[in-house]
Amino acid sequence: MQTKAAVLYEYNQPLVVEDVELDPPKAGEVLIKVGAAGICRSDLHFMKGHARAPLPIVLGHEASGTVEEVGSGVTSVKPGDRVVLSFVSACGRCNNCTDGRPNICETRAQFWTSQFDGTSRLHKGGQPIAQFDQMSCFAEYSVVPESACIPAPDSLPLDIGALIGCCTTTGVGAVLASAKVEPGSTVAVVGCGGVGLNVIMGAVLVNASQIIAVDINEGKLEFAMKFGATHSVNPSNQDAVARVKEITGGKGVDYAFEVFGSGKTVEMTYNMTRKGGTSVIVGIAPLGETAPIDAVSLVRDEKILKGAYYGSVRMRTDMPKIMDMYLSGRLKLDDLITRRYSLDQINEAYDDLQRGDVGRGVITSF
Ligand code: CND
Ligand code: ZN
Repeated sequence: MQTKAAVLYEYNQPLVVEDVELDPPKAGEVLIKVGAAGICRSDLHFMKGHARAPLPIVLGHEASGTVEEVGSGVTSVKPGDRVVLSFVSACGRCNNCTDGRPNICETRAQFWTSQFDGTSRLHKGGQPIAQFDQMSCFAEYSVVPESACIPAPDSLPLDIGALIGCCTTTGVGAVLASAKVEPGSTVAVVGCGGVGLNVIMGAVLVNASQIIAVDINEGKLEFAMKFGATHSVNPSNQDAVARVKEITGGKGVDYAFEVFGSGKTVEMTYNMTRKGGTSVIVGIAPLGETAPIDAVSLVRDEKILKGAYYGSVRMRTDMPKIMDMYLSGRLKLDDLITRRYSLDQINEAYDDLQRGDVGRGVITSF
């Protein structure tokens, strides 16, 4: 069939919105009518060449949709079902999957731009087009592995489902599943965009005592305060580490989250934590970037430095819980969506993201 899709042909060039060929789902695969797709910074890293993938590729990894058709052997979903798409399709059999860490599935690492048989369902004029995160949701239709499909109730709006596909699970998961922040803890969040605001919401959910928003954009800081931050710090006009220490009575925070993606902000995040504190790195820095970490403090202060991919969640168990938290009013995700776009406006949507317009943009018409 034909599907409209936004194709990345070259780094640092606009995405081309055009019709491409989409093959039917093979065994174990599912055809999805994409309902909504979020504008996440992770896709931008590829557009800019700060992260690399085979080109051409259709990006997009934060999505929800409706099952249109299933390939042979698919039993967990049927046509008409609403699903949130997991941007990691776990194989269920590798060491990490069986160890309860499907978010870092080893098999998926091999096949992250194709289906599990190593081929892509997208092509144009005989040329294959890679499928980002096995899903390529900047498109009207997409073929994904069955394990990408997390069943969602019909009462879950599709745009909210898209957020749960990446930024909410990544952000809330970083607090609940990765850091396991205890009530009363002090928290700093460096980078308060779509993902960072969800970290703030996670910190509110666990009753953190102080939630310090750190961002270079004043609009984002104001927005963060509305989502439950108790303090705001702008590193462009003050020493952010010194200010965070001052707010926490000279100690530093119990938990600091890096949610921008650079060596400099990783260093800042690490330095904001107290003796015995934990830094969780969520942002994805450009390829090859390193962060200087004080090797002595790591030991003498027993600091913990860790990464959190997809919020360290087990997608099949944790994403339905996040859906329920939204449906019962515990996560204010509606307020996060500040602009809706059509697929034709995707380049404009990424300009808005880079300009730092508040909240999350979501594509809702294709
Ligand atoms: P978005 O652009 O919405 O937010 C980034 C925020 O960082 C903005 O508010 C910026 O103003 C702010 N910022 C920029 N520079 C600084 C600085 N020096 N100090 C403090 N704040 C700064 O991006 P997003 O929320 O979509 O994504 C954030 C990062 O998370 C990005 O690197 C993305 O690739 C990554 C990510 C990781 C994962 C994961 O699984 N770990 C999943 N999705 C996205
Ligand atoms: Zn994302």
